[in-house]
Amino acid sequence: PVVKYRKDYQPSQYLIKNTNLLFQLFDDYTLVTSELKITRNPLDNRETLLPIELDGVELELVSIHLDGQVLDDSDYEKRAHTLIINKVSETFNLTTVVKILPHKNTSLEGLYTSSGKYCTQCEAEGFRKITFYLDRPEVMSEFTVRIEGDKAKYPLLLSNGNPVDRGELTDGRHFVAWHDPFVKPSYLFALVAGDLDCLEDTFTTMSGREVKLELYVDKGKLDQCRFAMDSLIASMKWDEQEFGREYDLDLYMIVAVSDFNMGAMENKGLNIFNTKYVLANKKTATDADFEGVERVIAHEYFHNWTGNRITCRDWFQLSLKEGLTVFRDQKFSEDMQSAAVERIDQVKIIRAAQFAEDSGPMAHPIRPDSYIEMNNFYTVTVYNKGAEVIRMMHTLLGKTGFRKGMDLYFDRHDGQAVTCEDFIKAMEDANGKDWSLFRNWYRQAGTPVLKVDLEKLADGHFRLNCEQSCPATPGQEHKNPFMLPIKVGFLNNTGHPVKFAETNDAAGVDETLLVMTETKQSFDIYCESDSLVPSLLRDFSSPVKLEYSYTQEELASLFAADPNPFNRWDAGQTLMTQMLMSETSKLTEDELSVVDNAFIKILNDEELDNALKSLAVMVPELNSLIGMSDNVKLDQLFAKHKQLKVHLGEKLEHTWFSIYNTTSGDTSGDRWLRNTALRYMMIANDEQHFELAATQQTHADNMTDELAALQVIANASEGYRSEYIEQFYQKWKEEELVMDKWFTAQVVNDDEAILEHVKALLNHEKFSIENPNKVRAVVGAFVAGNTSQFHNPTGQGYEFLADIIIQLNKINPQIAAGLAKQFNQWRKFDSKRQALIQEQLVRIKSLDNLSNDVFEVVDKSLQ
Ligand code: HT7
Ligand code: ZN
Repeated sequence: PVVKYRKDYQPSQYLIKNTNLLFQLFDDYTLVTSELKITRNPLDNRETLLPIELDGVELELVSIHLDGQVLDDSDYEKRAHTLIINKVSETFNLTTVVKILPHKNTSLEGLYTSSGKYCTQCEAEGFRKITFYLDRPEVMSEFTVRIEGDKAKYPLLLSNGNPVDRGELTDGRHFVAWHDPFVKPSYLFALVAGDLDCLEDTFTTMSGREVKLELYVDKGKLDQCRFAMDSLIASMKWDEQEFGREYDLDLYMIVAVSDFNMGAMENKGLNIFNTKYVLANKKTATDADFEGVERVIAHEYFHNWTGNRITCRDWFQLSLKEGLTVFRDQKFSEDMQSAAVERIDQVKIIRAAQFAEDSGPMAHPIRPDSYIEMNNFYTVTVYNKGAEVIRMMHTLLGKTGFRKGMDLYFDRHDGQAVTCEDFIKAMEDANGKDWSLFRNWYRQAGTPVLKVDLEKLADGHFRLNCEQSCPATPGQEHKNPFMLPIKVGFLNNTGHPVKFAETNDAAGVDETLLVMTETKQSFDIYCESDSLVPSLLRDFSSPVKLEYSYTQEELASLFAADPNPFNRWDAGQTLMTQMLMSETSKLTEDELSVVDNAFIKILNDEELDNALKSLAVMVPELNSLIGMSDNVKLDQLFAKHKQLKVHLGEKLEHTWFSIYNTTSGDTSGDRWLRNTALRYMMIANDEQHFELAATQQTHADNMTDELAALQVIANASEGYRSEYIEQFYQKWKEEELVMDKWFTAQVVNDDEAILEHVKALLNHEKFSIENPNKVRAVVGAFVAGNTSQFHNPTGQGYEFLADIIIQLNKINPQIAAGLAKQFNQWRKFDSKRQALIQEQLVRIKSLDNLSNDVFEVVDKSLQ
């Protein structure tokens, strides 16, 4: 496998001005005719004109013409992944015809079929599976596309832009032609052909243009589309209000497909979505699903400006569009939902998944320096840490300064393919800043550790001493300091928020932003209080691991009264984390009662909304605890984690019971709290409360409650559960997305025998190894959601995962590699588990025909 390095970037020597494509869809194959108008790139300063190397993978070349002349065999060379044409001039037209096999394409990259329809996925490098092309994002071209197919089977023939022609052909075939007036890279190309239902609506933009909105779904699913359409309209409005960005085409289409490697794809004017992020009504989707739909619809829509109008020069710059667009979808969700709840969810992802990635063998900066397979770099680092980096800019500049930077970025770079550096420069220039140091966030991998202590210098005068460090990561031994915005406030010794100042003559404030730029730095604090409890890093103002030696009492007082809702939640998490990760093999009675007392206060707090209460009374997830530390005693952690949950269930059983009975299920926050109570009650005594759960499952009028009941039932003692698992199945077996939930509910049971059941589910008639949602629902959910059984000391969980990776390596390498990353944490565990995982990694690496995707992950893991 070839490693590509960022430092080796050279502009493409050629550009493609116009791309004219003809797709002829036949039952067994598709013919793709491509006419490309190619010119020399004005940015290219090489002395000689080199042979042009077009990308092309798994293409059968039928014919090739250069400026209308058939090319002799000696004029070109077809290799496994390229087509090289030797003699070309500064400007020429190239026509190729290739044959491809969409029905056999299980990688779900390029053109493939999903439940009887054709669809495409071209990001990152999938277009090369459709035709020979300069498949790199800086090559932006004007596309015209004609699609021909059987009219009865494929009445809809869609591509990017606007339809410009349509008509009948012989043999029951027809065609539609499309033109996209905006230049775009090949990764934003899309095609869909099928027979689908459509929900239509319109949106009038801020300048008064009417845009047609079309949402295409499989027949019979229209009753699950309204929410996605409303989310799209809300996103269009929000981007106008918040960033002054208006939609540019007259048509915006979304198509939902069942077989999709990721969540959705922002193809210009024709988004293709995983059904999971479109289909939702109260009966089939949970409250969390609705939030997912709203977020992903918004994310893809926001890409129209941050990604499509301004795209990436090369794939090392992926965070330019993804970090920024995740930040924009986060801000949108904060405005649509509760901002604090959103922020907590965002930070949970960073701590559980990103910190883990940052401390493992695949650690990379948000702008990676190298890759073998680009698909492996659609990571939580590039996306979510990338969004945290953008958020720090927002925190440092404030809303107005950030907007100025965005405006300048759009003004300067509309229609271009640019770099992360161009983005930072626009932010700097618009605000008169020098952010040399800030750039370390783009250069360096690893999670910085921020150590803080509070010193009392004199009455009324304190000092916060801060020190940052960052552990070595692969290829980066030494790290330079980061610029860290640290939002702080203080509580006094009676647990009340207090005003303070940074100089002794300044007026008191409730909160301030300290900006750390050196390895060690101190900040003076003036406050008329005997002692202070600092509330640090409010809203997780920098993506770092915070170390401060809080006492349990201090954490309990922050948990009870920090006015910053994020930090209030975080204090509870830190309190429990300290106990769970300490050296002791069991939690003491004292520790347990600190937590249950703190929970009682939270649950009785009438000011706090039910969604925040639910979050506050959740014991930190195992993955998050593992992700945050470098050395984990798994067996001890599992035992203490269970001990804490059982204690909270039993000790507060009456409280849970009363919450369950007195909380209405009218809002998502209410349902969340009620179902949290049900979970704890079932942990305390599943026999006694089983009927309650069973009744809830049977009579629920919404999926949130129905699924919550199924989940606790699937975890209850054997003998009770099968009847309800079967009831759910019979009710929902025709709804694919609900079946995914049904699968997942069964695999997160921490019963020792669960692995056999997981294996049996792989043979279930509703399971398909070729469908990524199903693989995620069973295998992904078991590995990531059933931490204790995946890590069962027998090693059978590891062997199971390796077997699936080996099977998927041939079918869908991208999904296989994603699963292989689950092994990346192995060096944190005990030597026995390390040996067991290593054995599986070696087994995978020794395979013949190992895909680049899986090779890269496994090879780095073993280094
Ligand atoms: N930009 C999209 C990324 C994506 C993707 C990448 C690789 C392989 C398949 C894929 N499907 C979608 C999605 C997004 O971030 O909006
Ligand atoms: Zn994206």
